[in-house]
Amino acid sequence: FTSTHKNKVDRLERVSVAGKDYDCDEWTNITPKILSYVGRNLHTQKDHPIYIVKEAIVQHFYSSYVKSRGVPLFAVFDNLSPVVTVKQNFDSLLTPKDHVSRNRSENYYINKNTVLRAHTSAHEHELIRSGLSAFLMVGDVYRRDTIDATHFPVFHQLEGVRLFNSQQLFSKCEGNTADLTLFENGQETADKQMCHTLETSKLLEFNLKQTIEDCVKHLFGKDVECKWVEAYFPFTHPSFELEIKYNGEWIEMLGCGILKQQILNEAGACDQVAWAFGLGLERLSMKLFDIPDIRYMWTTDDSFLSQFKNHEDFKSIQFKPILSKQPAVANDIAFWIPNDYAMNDFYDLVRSVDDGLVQTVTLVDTFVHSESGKQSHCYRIYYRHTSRALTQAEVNNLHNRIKDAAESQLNVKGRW
Ligand code: FA5
Ligand code: MG
Repeated sequence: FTSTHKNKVDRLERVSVAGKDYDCDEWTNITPKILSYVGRNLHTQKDHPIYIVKEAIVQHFYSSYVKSRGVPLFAVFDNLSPVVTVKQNFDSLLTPKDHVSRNRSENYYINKNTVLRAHTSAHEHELIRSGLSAFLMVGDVYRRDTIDATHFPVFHQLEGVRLFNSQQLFSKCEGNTADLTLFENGQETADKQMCHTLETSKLLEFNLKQTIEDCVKHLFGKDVECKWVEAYFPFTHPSFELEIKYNGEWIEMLGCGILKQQILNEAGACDQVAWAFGLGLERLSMKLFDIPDIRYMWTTDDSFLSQFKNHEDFKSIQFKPILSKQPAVANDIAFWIPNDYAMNDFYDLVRSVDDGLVQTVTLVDTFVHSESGKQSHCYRIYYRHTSRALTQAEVNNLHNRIKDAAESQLNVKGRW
């Protein structure tokens, strides 16, 4: 980071990300803390639980889907840069210009045209354009998000895309398939896009869900409890999410759907149709190895990492949490918020000040002052280290630093 003092505001001018320099502007909101995660590449670090899950999925795809002469159908990309254009992350996926997912409060912008990718879908257009018909991509993605045991501002996604031409999609159907067509000039319904025939959409949906269920069974065994939920993404229709039972709760593991035809057309694949999915590797890994807190993924502590070493088969790994048995220490923080306040601003601030003690932050109370009309938020911060007990003194110290930082950086008025 390089910065200068202008109008008393500490403004960044240039920022260096992954070895390249970028101009900053009024959109810039990446923090040094977030930058420190860029390049860690947990998904390429041998024996890391994220790597192990990635490898298990990739090997499953390699062995289950082969072209003639044993060539794997799916090409794999795991080193595409996480720095992408706004065009890649949003426009190429038909995200409306005013869609909330573009907000500064949701993403880490380097400047108004450049962002740390919020999902691996950002690369779909370019890879389809390059002529591929089936591929997997794996990478780190960045989002301003809530703070709890299953959310982290940096996580890893594995994305899969498969294209079909008419012959490939209909070849397994029996009888007179000559009349089946991929496209029609029809109506959009809950089941299909305007330009797809119902047969196209239903066959793609079936193939997509089958592919994902086979992969999930490969990881968790055939008795794993899952359910499909309807979903919305700007770039697919119809869209679905898969939830899997984890510690008694349904956790969302992936999003998927039939790729909007406009995306294929714009990428030069107008005579093909496709499905796509994007899954969260942390969540799968937590379920697979019984890891209770997503923060473990970032520890460099050998008592964690050594548990994943020297295993022939991911199925033989059983993680023993080092998480201290002590209950979390809860401390509240309440303040009056300014008009332009976004909750993610507070979460990011906590992330920046925290040195690994905060597990969860929840909004526990809001109210509006009857006379001034001012709004107040109260958050409960749960402090809990992943591997040791905390002292009251260090919790108080951190809690006070969070209070001070909130007042000085977020323009809030503390109620303490
Ligand atoms: C997406 O990111 C879409 N790009 C997925 C997709 C791809 C849909 C292709 C259709 C076609 P979503 O925001 O729901 O969707 O994230 C996908 C998965 O990432 C989630 O299901 C979850 O497993 C994981 N995930 C999301 N946010 C976090 C987070 N903060 N921490 C850890 N994992 C997360
Ligand atoms: Mg989702």
